[in-house]
Amino acid sequence: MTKATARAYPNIALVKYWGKRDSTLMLPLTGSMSMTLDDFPTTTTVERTPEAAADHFELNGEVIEGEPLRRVTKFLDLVREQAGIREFAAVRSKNEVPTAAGLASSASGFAALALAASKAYDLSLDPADVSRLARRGSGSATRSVIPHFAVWRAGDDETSVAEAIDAPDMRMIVVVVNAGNKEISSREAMKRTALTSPFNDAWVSSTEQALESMMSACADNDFTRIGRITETNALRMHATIQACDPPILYLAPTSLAIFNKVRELRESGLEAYATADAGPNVCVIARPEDADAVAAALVEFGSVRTMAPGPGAELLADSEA
Ligand code: 2P0
Repeated sequence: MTKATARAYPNIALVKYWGKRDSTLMLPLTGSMSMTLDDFPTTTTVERTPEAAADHFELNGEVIEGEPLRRVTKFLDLVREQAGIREFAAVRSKNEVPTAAGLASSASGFAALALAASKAYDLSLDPADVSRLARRGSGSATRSVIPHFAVWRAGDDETSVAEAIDAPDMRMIVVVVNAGNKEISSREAMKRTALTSPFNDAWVSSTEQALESMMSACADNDFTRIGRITETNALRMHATIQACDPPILYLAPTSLAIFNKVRELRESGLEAYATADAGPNVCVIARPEDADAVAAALVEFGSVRTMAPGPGAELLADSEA
């Protein structure tokens, strides 16, 4: 095969990945656990171009150069090395995440690219191999290969892959907060955290514990424990990041208002738990039967969208691209 198309979806971590042990191999400091979403996919076609003198990258119909192209080429170099094929490729991606949604597209982007590129270069990879490959593009992409719920172990180059984990069905209510501030990228902020946050060691040890507790809460089908671990781990990540020098503040006043509202909902008997990534948006988990009520309680804070556990990276027939 010289051409293949794949689709993958974003994921939101319930136990966060924040920090690298090895930034070349993209090994994380800790394991993490996430829910893959069922909307906002990235669809990517990789086509080998034997005559071309370089890779070509288009995103939503626009030719992309500079750093994003360099990152795609560096990733394809790994695929070429594994395949023993030197040909360059044309990569055409369609990203359905509205820019304003603020959901990370590097997870869905590199998961889709890993699967499409491995097929276009005739590599025969199982999902664990695709997850390992996707990791080299972006850490969070490791988990987007896996459907529904994924656990990504810290491991070494061989074992640092994501695999499926059973968890109770739930919904994620994404609240898009329009804070308008320019954010520092996760990659840069992770480096600064490791170098300057005095809380980094505590973050690493508490997250390893949180992951073990999360695995056991999932095995017990215990939504309440899952929720408590999720919210605590998110706020510990933000505390660690805020302690950088110079400090980094991803949460906006509205983000904090949502965390408070979610606590009030719990106190009134509606069980929900909040988390937030490297930005002001807040994602709230709830049982499926409570999702509509939780979403309705959060519309005052921003635009709200309810997601279910979604598919892993999947190959498409070209007619579906
Ligand atoms: C996560 N985030 O677990 C954490 C929580 C954001 C906050 O993974 O440098 O874009 O490409 O590995 O994957 C965002 O970091 O960073 C992220 P790289 P990535 O989802």
